[in-house]
Order: sequence, then structure tokens, then C-alpha cells
Amino acid sequence: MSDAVRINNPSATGEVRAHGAHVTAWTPAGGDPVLWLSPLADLSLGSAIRGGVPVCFPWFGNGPGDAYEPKHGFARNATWTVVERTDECVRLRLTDADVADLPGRDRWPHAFTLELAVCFGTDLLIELTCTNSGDTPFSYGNALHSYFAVDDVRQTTVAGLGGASYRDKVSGGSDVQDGPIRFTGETDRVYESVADAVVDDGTRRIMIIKTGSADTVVWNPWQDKAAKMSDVPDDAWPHLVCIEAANAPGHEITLAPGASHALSQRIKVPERSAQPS
Ligand code: TA6
Repeated sequence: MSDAVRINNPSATGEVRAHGAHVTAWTPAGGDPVLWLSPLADLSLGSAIRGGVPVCFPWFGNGPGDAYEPKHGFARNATWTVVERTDECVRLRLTDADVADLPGRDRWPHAFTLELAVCFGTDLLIELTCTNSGDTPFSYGNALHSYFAVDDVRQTTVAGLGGASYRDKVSGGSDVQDGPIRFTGETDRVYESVADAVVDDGTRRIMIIKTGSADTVVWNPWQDKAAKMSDVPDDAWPHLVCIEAANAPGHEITLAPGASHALSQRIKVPERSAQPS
């Protein structure tokens, strides 16, 4: 039985899966798909789906000290529960009771409730809320690891991060972004920035408006790394770029018992002639 919830309303079509609370598609009415999903993505329960919007929790990457497994935490490998569905929105929930047997859970043994609300309309709105349901404080990292479809990443720019400092995970160094980002090779950067970003591939712009996120991660594997990824076709890498609303290592969120934090992103595709608002 498929774990996919499909939405088809006058403003958009879309899909979110119970597996990982993973948004795998969003197409605004009259437009093209905005998210990139690999044709080789493994959609079987328990695996990490390549493309769409993976949910990273309770750590980003390999977490504090680069020491945690599995990469990007266990939430994307878990089976969430669909708790509400309307014509436009879906709400899914994951609690500590659902992840007892998952790899990585022993590294982060806290009591939590995680909810992902997604609304498929003219905009795509995704909000990830974590509540500390235990009786001691905890810290965690997270990300909405969004894959966007672009014509060719080599002709694509990302605006909004000029002046932000970043950690370059390819070179191991750090730098400050000068103007829009352009892609000339493997790119894997963690920008310290709360700013919104605009992807422009020359054909359309995609705006990513975020809240509750201290970092923006920008990633494209380029040719050699993509060739080593079994779930990415060899010729697919030019057609994707990840812009991720994140709280990466160093920017973990600490929640007291009963407290909540929300990470959200609103994705907009403005008309070519219109100014983004
Ligand atoms: O967010 C960028 C990144 O951490 C990269 O280092 C890259 O490996 C990517 O995520 C994909 O990670 P995954 O575990 O989904 O293969």
C-alpha cells in the first residue's frame, strides 16, 4: 500500500509521504514541477528519498562534532502518522514512541513530538514544529533539505546570501559570499544567514522565505560526486540545486520541557514580470 498523500486542488498538485513526512512533489496550477525528485529515488519505507524535501532531525549532517549517524538524523527514515488532511494541507506527526527501533535513536534519547504541516497552494508552505514532551531540556538540529528543479545549475544564480559568511564543506575552509552564488563545481556550503533566497535559472525564479532557521545550506554534487550516487542518474546533477533552511551544528535549538520551536519555509514562484514580494 502506498504511503503517499496526494493533493489536487485548483491552485496546485502535490504529494507528501508518511515515510519521512517527505514532500515529493509540488506543481502550482499552470506551472512546472518546482521540486526535483530523482527518477531513481528509493521510496521504500526506511530509506532516505533522493529529492523533494527531506526532513533532517534531530541533527543536520553528522551532527555535533561530525560524530552522529545516520546522516541528517532518523526522522527522514521514520514512518510518520497522518493526523489531518484537507483539500490543501496535510499534517503529520512523529513521536519518540515511533522511533524506538531506528538507528541513531540511542544517540538522541529524548521525548519529543514533531509535527510537519504542509499546504499545497499557489505557494508551498512547510512548517516543522518540535515540542519537548519530556521533563529535561534537550538540544537538536534540523533542516528542510529542499531540492529544486533548475534548467542548468551552471546557468543558475542564488541571490540573498551576499555578505553572509559560510563554511565550505568541499574545501574545508570558510569565506564571505560576494554577490549572488554561481555554480562552477561541487558546492556544499553552510551559510550563517536568516535571509530569504531567490533561485533564478533564467527561466523562472523560486523564492525561499524562511523562519526559525539560522543557516542556509546550498548544495550541488556536480559530476563526479553524482556519478558515485546510486540514486542520481549520471546526467541529472545539472538539473537540481538544494537550498536548505537549516539549524546546522553550532546553531542547535535548545528546548525546555513543554517548549516548542518551528522551522518554516514558504516557496513562491513569482511571475517572470513581477517583482518578488
Ligand atoms: O546538505 C548538504 C549535504 O549535507 C551534503 O553534504 C550532501 O551529502 C547532501 O546533504 C545529501 O546527503 P544525503 O545523506 O541525503 O546523501
